[in-house]
Amino acid sequence: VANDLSRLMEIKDPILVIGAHDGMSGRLGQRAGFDAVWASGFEIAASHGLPDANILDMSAQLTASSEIKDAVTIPVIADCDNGYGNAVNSAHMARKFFRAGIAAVCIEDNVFPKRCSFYDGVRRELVPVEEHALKVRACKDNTDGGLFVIARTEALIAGRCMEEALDRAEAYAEAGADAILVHSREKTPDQLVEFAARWPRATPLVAVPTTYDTITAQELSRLGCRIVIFANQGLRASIQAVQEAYAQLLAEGRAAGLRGRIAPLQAVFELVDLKGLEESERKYLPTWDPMAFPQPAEIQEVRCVS
Ligand code: SPV
Ligand code: MG
Repeated sequence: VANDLSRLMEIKDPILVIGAHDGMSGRLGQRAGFDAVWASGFEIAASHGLPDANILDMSAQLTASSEIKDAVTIPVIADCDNGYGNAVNSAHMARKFFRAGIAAVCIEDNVFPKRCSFYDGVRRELVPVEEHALKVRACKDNTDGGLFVIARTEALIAGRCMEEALDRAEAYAEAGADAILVHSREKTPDQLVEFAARWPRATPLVAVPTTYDTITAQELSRLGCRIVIFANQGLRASIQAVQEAYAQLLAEGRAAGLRGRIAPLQAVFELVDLKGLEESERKYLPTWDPMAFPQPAEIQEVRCVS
């Protein structure tokens, strides 16, 4: 089966991916023009008010990823943390996500439970390279090769040397990974630049430029990063916008001051495909007669007219 992410990579470089945590955030990413959606573990956990540390289980991640998938027509790359356990857990995970129509999964070599790459002051341990390579193989084997598997190494995050990052990535590529994500939490892209320069294989690289935020996707592409993931900017944009709007609402005691700064109701209607609902009603409720069910006057008065 031709994977839709592989197909996209044949015609576009780099693939620009936006992080999401639900149907709406995924759809906003597609509408903006991104090529694919990243079902971000960080965003999904945060949207539950939880830290990104394998506190939510695989089912929660699958539910959120499926919701995103159903809301968009572009490929979804699911962040599957460490495969939720060992290679047997990873095999089960891969089957479930593949059957749900997810184009790609990404698994990282953190131990279970993982800790978000950016948290300071938490324990940080990696599984042995052989163990993670077997997880990669398990994902490929159990989806007839149809699932695009991104293998991610946290070697640099864990303070290991560049040689270890390269060795781990090579082992994961050897095990069948379709792409390699090398994560960095430096403020500059230097680690990525060095890794890419020393990467000896044709296996494409994936970058998540969160902390090293000055390099452009085009520049990353020239280094060999065929997939660039903006993993959490959407969530962070919405947190700040909501905080500002709420503060203003409380300060002013009315909503008028938010006009022009919050999406109009029409924008929400359009994003949830209100037209589709109307068409559905015309098609499947053809005999519906509003006069047959008169509404109480007070309900009619508050009906939305905008
Ligand atoms: C995520 O979005 O959950 C990621 C990317 O794994 S990062 O948060 O940068 O580790
Ligand atoms: Mg993650």
